[in-house]
Amino acid sequence: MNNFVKQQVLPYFAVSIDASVTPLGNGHINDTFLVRDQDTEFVLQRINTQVFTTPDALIANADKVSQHLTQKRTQSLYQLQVVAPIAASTGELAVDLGEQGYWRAISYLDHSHSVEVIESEQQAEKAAKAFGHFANALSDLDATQLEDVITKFHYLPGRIEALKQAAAIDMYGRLGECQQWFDLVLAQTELLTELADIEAKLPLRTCHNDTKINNMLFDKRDMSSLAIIDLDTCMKGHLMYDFGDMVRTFTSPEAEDSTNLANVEVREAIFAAICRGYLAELGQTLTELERQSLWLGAKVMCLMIGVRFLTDHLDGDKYFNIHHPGHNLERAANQFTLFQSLLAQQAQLISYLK
Ligand code: GN1
Ligand code: MG
Repeated sequence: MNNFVKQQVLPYFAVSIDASVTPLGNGHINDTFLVRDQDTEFVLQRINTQVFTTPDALIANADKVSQHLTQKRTQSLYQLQVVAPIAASTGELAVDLGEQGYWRAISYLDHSHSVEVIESEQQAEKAAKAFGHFANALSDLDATQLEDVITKFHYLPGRIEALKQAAAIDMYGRLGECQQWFDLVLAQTELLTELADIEAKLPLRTCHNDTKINNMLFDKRDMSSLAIIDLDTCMKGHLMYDFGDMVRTFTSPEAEDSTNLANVEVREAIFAAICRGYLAELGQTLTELERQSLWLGAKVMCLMIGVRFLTDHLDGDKYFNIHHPGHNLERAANQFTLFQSLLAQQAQLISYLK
């Protein structure tokens, strides 16, 4: 891959083939590299066009969002750095090489550092504040200006339907080993009713839609908040899902794919810190109903990513990149365990949202 990138892709970004190209980050979908030579340093990505079937729309959305944030920054209304697209020598924000991939470049932020597991309440509060600040700065960007790059992205009934279909086909004979998790999903009818009652009444906002902890960059010099990255799924949605994905990825002491299930749980103090940080930034912007929906968002996101990993396991690992056989099942088991911990602590946790 590296030689291909150096010889065929870098020339479009006016970089010599002597530049270093190294894998960057832990994304499950796109291939991401850091390109570096004496004069320049930037992030290069090959967009997965099986997942993002309209990559031009993704590029246009990310560009709109970063322009909006940049404008806010010039008015001193946005304090974080903004990751900006970098145009290719063609003048376009992406290079479509057909079979050889769809490529784009974005700025790399000096001193940036990402974490996979939150280490302290203080860190959780800071990161939640940053995501809240991001959402607030986008609250006046009309969400209908952004295209849906993935339709029904956070639509739980659709995700469960897809799981049922994968289980009915059971193409690779894997259902037996995951029956316990499949049954857990089928038992969540109350959650679906709760969701159906509230979702249509919630305002549509410009959301990030992938607020996992490693999409927030810290400044490694002092661990202050630096930037929110990965604008690929910025599109209209509900803020409860952005809140929910923070709960999903901040609260566990274990990484998303850890098999140490005995240690997977929602840390109450971290949950409280997320609520403090997020509400400090967004409290005034949220409607009463949105505020009430946050707990539901947490439940839905933990369950839904488990459903998506399990579906992909049954489907033969076609969607998420995996590092070894069974990886998607491990991820699913982890996320369902977290979901169970969330439910078990409902009474205490909800009190932090009041
Ligand atoms: C994928 O590739 P990454 O890490 O940005 C996925 C998210 C999931 C996440 C699970 C487009 O995000 O929805 O929550 O994995 N992105 C897409 O870690 O499906
Ligand atoms: Mg993403």
